[in-house]
Amino acid sequence: MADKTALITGVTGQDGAYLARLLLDKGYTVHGVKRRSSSFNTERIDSIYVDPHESGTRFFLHYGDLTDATNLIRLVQETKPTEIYNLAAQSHVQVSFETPEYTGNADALGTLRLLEAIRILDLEKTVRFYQASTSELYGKVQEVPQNETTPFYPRSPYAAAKLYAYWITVNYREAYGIFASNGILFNHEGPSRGETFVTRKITRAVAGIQHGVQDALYLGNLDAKRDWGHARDYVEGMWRILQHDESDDFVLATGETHAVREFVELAFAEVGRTVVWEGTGVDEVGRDKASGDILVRVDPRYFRLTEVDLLIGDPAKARARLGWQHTTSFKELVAEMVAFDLALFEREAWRNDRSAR
Ligand code: NDP
Ligand code: GDR
Repeated sequence: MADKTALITGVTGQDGAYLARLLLDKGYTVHGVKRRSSSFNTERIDSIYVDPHESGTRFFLHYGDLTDATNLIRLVQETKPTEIYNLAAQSHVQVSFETPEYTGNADALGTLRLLEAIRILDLEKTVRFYQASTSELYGKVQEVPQNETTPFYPRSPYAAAKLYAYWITVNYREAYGIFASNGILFNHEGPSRGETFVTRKITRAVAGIQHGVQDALYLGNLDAKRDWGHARDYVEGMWRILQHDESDDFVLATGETHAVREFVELAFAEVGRTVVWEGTGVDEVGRDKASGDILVRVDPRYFRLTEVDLLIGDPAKARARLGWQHTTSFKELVAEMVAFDLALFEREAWRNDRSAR
């Protein structure tokens, strides 16, 4: 393989960590951009980090921020990437209603800043650019399933910012001939998913309730439907998108959709509990069939001002042109996440037990 060098923004996030691992395994030199933080924020990549003083190191971290154009230009100039994966974002939909301006700055203008860095440094013909676009672009249901030609209708400041990022990527491809591609990725999860996204919140709660450190799980809209896959499969798709012979936009999805309540039911089933639902609206609860204990309650605080009710993707184009398809089923995904969180809580319990002695 000719020397390949990747620059990954958002390397400390769920996808960034999976992607860095994948590219290192493929022989790439990988430069990751991390934000300065007063506490540790590299937990997901600690296992692949090697002291840069050691010989043969191929993974390097740099401080940076998508809101800082000069920093991005310098990073692109110094690291000389052949591929840039723009994964950094304020990625939480609910949080974007509280921080709309920052979300727009990082997610929309951040993408523009990186594309401008490519142009300013005359790298239009040498760098390939991947933009982390999202199924949130579809927002209010226009068509089912959603594919590359489905109209967009963003329903949050996050989605509106990502809409700009999507189109500026297309525009820089058309205006300047940059190999710039959008991956329109449907929800993808895994054991290292951020704790405030619904899947991980559920699997952590299952483990917490099993270990007696949490009473109940508080959720918002139980009827929202998502097309959930495993992040490991999706970073492989990102890579394939940049290896394709021409830049283009691709949906990556499983083609299946499930309601939040189904995720809850499957997750509790992993620990042998059956959830039975009773009541409606904010009064709905999920009880343990055997004990009658309330496992799930509804808290309107988690309702979205404008919700995305139903996402289901059609990955036919990615299958045909990239040979990509998901490999982890919904059930396997839930099982892996629950098992991981159970083990995590067991380690915590063991540690607390020892420190109490
Ligand atoms: P995460 O929230 O786990 O990771 C986001 C990353 O971006 C983190 O490394 C975070 O740093 C970094 N970041 C946030 N703001 C800035 C900034 N201003 N400058 C530099 N870095 C910043 O997201 P995921 O890994 O789940 O998602 C990756 C990308 O894919 C995101 O752009 C997301 O919007 C998009 N996406 C995700 C999907 C999913 O289901 N996971 C589906 C479709 C799209 P820190 O660790 O310091 O917070
Ligand atoms: P999403 O993911 O908004 O799809 O964005 P999230 O897991 O936050 O929500 C999925 C659905 O679950 C409902 N929900 C709750 N959500 C959260 N976070 N917390 C709750 O308590 C809760 N109860 C119900 C939500 O209303 C929603 O319908 C993710 C992010 O990774 C984005 O960055 C990415 O672009 C999209 O997926 C595709």
